[in-house]
Amino acid sequence: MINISTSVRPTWCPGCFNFQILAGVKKALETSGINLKETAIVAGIGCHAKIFDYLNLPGLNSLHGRVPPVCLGLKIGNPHLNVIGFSGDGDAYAEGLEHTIHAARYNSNWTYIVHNNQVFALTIGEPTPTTEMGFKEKTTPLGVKTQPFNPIKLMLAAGATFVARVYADVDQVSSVIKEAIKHKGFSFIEILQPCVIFHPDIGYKEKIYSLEKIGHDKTNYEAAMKKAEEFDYNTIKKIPTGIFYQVKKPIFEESFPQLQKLGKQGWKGINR
Ligand SMILES: Cc1ncc(C[n+]2csc(CCOP(=O)(O)OP(=O)(O)O)c2C)c(N)n1
Ligand code: SF4
Ligand SMILES: [Mg+2]
Repeated sequence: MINISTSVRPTWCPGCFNFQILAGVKKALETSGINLKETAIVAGIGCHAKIFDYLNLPGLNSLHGRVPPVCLGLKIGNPHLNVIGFSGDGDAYAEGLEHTIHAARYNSNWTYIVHNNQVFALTIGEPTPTTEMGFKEKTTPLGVKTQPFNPIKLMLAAGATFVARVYADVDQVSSVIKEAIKHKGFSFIEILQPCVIFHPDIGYKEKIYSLEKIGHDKTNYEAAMKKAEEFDYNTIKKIPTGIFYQVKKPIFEESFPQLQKLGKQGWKGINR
């Protein structure tokens, strides 16, 4: 088996929840049974993106907000690859929002992991589209005046076939990634990842509960939307975690017979 750890020393702050995510990703990849020699990762720009240096897997540390088109390109280049993308909330919901929406619409078979710490952490804590109202920092001394949007509802509305949220805990991260990898189609996972410096946990951990434990029907779109509405990223009453929605729909790359004929070598060997 490939050793997916690297010798690069993490530069995340001590106690950063990205360490939990990294451990969860490693656990999922090492126990999921997927061929790691045919697995590629893509990251955006931000604290989350440093994960690219700590995983011994090929891929691309991409541009800010451009993870989805790179993942889609990899899948079209070689549909046999397992592809996992990593973004931050700024990356996925601000700079790259349009790509995130279209990724759900395309339903290409890859997994998108968004580390949501509700700030642009690498650039020292400015608010993002999921920051709660009233949040103050140096660029917003009077507090955020705009409503955050709800990425779970957005992904459901855009047609995503696998929509999940977990807290940044090794076991939660690992088990949801294993389910996402098994899913045929676009799988979206948001991880609530407190930033211990610029946006610590403001009570999330105490309010989370498991959708699986309450018998949520993940094939029911209306039930998924209703569950998504329980947490508006603004006020914390209860926070459902787990898989909100999972259904089958046609997969983008499977709609091209030419792509289906590609062997493990991808486009190499195809006479165009
Ligand atoms: C197109 C572009 N705009 C802005 C930046 C500056 N920038 C680099 S990292 C970053 C914040 C990233 O925030 P997020 O995606 O939430 O990741 P986090 O650091 O919170 O993990 C920004 C704005 C950039 N590199 N490229
Ligand atoms: S600034 Fe926040 S997200 Fe970035 S490494 Fe430090 S704790 Fe983690
Ligand atoms: Mg962020």
